[in-house]
Amino acid sequence: GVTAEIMLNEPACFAHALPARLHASHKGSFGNLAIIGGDAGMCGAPLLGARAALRLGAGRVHVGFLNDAPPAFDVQHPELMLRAASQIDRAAMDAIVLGPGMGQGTRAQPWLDLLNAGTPRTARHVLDADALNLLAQARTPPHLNEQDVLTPHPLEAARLLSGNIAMVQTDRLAAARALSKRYGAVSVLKGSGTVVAAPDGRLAINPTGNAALATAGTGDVLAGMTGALLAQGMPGWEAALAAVWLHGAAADRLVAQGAGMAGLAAGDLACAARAVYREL
Ligand code: B4P
Ligand code: MG
Repeated sequence: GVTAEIMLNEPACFAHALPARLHASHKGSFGNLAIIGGDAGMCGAPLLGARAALRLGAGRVHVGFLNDAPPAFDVQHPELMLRAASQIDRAAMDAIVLGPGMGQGTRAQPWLDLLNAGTPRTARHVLDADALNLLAQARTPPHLNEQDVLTPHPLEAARLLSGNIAMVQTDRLAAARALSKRYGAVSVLKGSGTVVAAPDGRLAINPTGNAALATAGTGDVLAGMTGALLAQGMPGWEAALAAVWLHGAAADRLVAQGAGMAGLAAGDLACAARAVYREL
């Protein structure tokens, strides 16, 4: 029905679930995150997500590249552990982000297949970009749950719903709800007024963010931020709400500080998101 309450996403919706940082903690307390993607020519996408994940407190951040020549390390953040995707210890991960710069080649599909029922997994997953396009083409959709998060923009959402962009944008709430129902995961329908839906019917509209975000790579940053919060143990619903809110608030802050609506670089968001986070 249409009676479900629609929430406005604000810190009160997720603050109770933000990871605590006890004095006697160590990096293992904050989770292992892997970002899988970076096919040839698209190495920057998973790096943007990984850098943002560091800034949101993930304990260890790994990047698994699908291309043949992964960079040895990230000059900006040598804290990141870069390797071939095939070398990622999947069982050791608390969260995995699939999709940034992943392409749809033969090395990408097996990561989707690993989500099929019957294959054991411990990591909670964020599916973004080409992982969503592969999901849309899957004959038998993999087994997802309310701890997993899908982050489609309207075109990706249209593919996932076997529809078109107009259909998605005409009723974004219904589209987000349908995504969560069909795939069983939390869904984040991106764009101006991002909608977050849970499989149990919860719906929220996000008020933060602005058109400065309409630039390449900002989606990769959001996926990394979401993965970082999942890796630290936040439930899927709260992790999605927090990541979306902080991502938008970071852009709002940069614009308020004079960055302008044009020319934001997606990589600028991570530190701004961390500053906003600190003040919660
Ligand atoms: P892709 O080539 O798949 O783009 P991408 O790599 O996924 O880019 P990225 O990861 O950086 O950005 P994303 O959108 O994931 O294809 C883009 C194509 O899809 C377009 O050429 C278009 O055809 C179609 N498409 C995409 N978005 C569309 C839309 N809104 N309407 C119609 N067609 C669309 O993530 C961007 C991030 O920035 C999200 O978090 C988003 O919420 C945020 N953002 C962007 N604009 C915003 C705004 N005005 N206000 C608030 N937040 C905004
Ligand atoms: Mg994207």
